[in-house]
Amino acid sequence: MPLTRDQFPPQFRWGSATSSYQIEGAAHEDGKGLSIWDTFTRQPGTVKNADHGDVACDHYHRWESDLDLMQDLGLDSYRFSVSWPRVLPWGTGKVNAKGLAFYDRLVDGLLARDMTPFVTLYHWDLPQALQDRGGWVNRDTAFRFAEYAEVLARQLGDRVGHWITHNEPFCTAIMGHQEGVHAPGIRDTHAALQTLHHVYLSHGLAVPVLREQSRTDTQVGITLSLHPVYPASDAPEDLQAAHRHDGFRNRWYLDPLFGQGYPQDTWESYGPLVPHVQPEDLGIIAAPLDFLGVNYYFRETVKHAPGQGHFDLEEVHVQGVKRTHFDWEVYPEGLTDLLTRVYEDYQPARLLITENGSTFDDSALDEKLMDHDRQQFFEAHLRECLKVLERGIPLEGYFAWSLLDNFEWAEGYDKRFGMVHVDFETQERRLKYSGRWFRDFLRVPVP
Ligand code: GBH
Repeated sequence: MPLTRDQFPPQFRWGSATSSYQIEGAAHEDGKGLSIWDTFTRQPGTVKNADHGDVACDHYHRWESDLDLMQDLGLDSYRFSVSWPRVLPWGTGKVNAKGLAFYDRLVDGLLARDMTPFVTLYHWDLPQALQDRGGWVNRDTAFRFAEYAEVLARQLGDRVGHWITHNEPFCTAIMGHQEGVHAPGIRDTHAALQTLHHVYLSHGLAVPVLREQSRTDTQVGITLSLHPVYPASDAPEDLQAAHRHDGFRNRWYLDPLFGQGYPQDTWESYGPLVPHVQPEDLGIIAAPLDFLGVNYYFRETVKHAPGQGHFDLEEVHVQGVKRTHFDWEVYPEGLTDLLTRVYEDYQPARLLITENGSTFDDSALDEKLMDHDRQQFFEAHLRECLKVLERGIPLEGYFAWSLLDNFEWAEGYDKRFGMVHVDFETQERRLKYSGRWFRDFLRVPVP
């Protein structure tokens, strides 16, 4: 059966997602302060080809035509993030009026085009000034984040009714502070777990601030990157390994948000590496959410492997499956499994897919940019969304990652995720086949 938009509920939201450092550029303009990604990308060996986000998609200057593009695609919502150091160059204290004005224009531009803004406060670009004082390892940063949330809510809260505090705390903590592959490039498991705890504290402190300072119908949520975990076999030791990995990957992030504290098995396995938690923290972190945002990219399959890593397990590279340019397995069914499980175990009031998308090597595409793989990826995952809805799960929207090819963190400009192709020499934007397909899909046939 062909997939059509009218199979979805009429109120279902259709959007695209981006983030500040990945698209804005203008890294040193209008009083913006440095972020940890401005400094990280300058350290040798951190990013492929020594790429950086100084210009990126130049969205800071091209935002109007980019909004026109979204409108032309038929999207009704847009998820973007705010650069904290653009608004507060020192992370705290004096507000940079010019920086804040950019987001004012963006929000007004969206509303003028009948699109709903979903504003993420933190998509990894911490002010360097706060990093210099210990960054997320320092508990004080959580309180600075709550102040930053208040600045944004006071300025934009009359028009913004959807806030996302953090994007993928897993990445902030683990990729930034344990693996060191993202800014600030630290490799220390205790620091990573302490980071996550302070990120969560900052989230819990910001939730009431955003609610109180914004319109009365404001919805506040958080976005997690979750990976459904499968055992490599039915053997009990593989099932147990999958459960351990799920603790590391998913439960560590879900449980505290839903009032269950950190999962005990994972906590115990960390021994002396666990974070320092003050008595009031878990209550603050469990502030009720209006929605949970889920970023879904791929599943993970693991097997028991004594002595391997912290959790005595190994990831299994499943054979004979389709993979993206990142080597991530294409596994649409994982989306249904994941959302079903999250809903059963945690009962979030609402769910949103705040990112889903794929990178394929576009370098060989012809003039017409026929990215069939990406189109098929979108379509297969949208079909899974229908299954999720059939199960009565309150999934309220889908945001494609991403509108534009952009700065893909440690991979630089080598990995393209856009529905719209960007020529990084000329900044020319051209719709790929996947974007044309999306546009046609969103054009509801008039009955
Ligand atoms: C998202 O994160 C980001 O929000 C977005 O900025 C980014 O551009 C997009 O996806 C595409 O990458 O540590 O080796 O086990 C990606 C989600 C979560 C995928 C962590 C990789 C860990 C792989 N990521 N996951 S690994």
